[in-house]
Amino acid sequence: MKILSAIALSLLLSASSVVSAGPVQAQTVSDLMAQMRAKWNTPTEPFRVIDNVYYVGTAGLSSFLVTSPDGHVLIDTGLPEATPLIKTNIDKLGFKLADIKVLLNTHAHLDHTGGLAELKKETGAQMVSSAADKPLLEGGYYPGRENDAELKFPPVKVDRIVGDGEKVTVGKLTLVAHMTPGHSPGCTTWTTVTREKRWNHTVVFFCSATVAANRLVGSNVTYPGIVEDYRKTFAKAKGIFADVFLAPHPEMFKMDEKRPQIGRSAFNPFIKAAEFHAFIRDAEKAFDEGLAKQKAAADAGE
Ligand code: 4NZ
Ligand code: ZN
Ligand code: ZN
Repeated sequence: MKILSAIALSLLLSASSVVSAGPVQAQTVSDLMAQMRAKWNTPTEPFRVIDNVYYVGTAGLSSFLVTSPDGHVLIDTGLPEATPLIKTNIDKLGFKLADIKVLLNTHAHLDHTGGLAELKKETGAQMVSSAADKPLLEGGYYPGRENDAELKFPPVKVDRIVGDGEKVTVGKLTLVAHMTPGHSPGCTTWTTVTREKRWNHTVVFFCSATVAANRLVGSNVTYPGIVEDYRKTFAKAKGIFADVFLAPHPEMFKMDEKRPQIGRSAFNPFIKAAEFHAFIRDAEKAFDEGLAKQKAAADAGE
């Protein structure tokens, strides 16, 4: 297997609780990658988050089914090898794969796009994406690392492009696209309005805003304007109000903490209005630190 760069390695070490959860057993980057994938692919039971929004992902990577009587929308699909688990989860909830009409993606990284091609083929659903992530989805590669085989995923043809504020509808179900670039060039945050106990609740499927394997400084930045994009995204996210905050990595929205609380009281543990903006403040701080680190490394001539 190919050796990943130092940035990818640091991403694996920091993003993966595989390593922090116990003694480091992996000796090579490939071992680490295999451990991280195994953890990400651990099965978990699907469940209802709120109203027509269901979690159908694995223990490590989110996949959301947003249902309607006229057809469903699936957001994100984990790694390629997780596709059978997602299908089983959808089936367990009593929904039919064939009723998925639209496939959406928060961002075109291999850990969220793996099943899109296969599910599109099986369901005939329309693949909708931002303009900036379209070439990544159709090329099946990581931005700025086109030739890195370990970061590839099965390419999927995009049928429709949406811009900022544009709607995707299936019958009465509506999702709105919000462009929140940085983590990927076309990183898209989706919102929908759900109803529970006669109250409306806005659900935000936040794209992500971690630095991850992105190169922010120097002549080979992941893409031109990436730092400015992150900045705009942090500002924009502060204007999006979430009653329910969801994200592509379940630890981001503390799924493991909230899920056991379902049904324990009259309150839905996923309704937490202050959480999204607190998360964004922390993400912005982490970004500033990540940027400073990359600048210092560049200055040191690394
Ligand atoms: S992410 C890799 N989506 O930023 C890259 O958490 C990016 C992510 C995960 C994994 N990678 O290089 O394997
Ligand atoms: Zn990502
Ligand atoms: Zn990810």
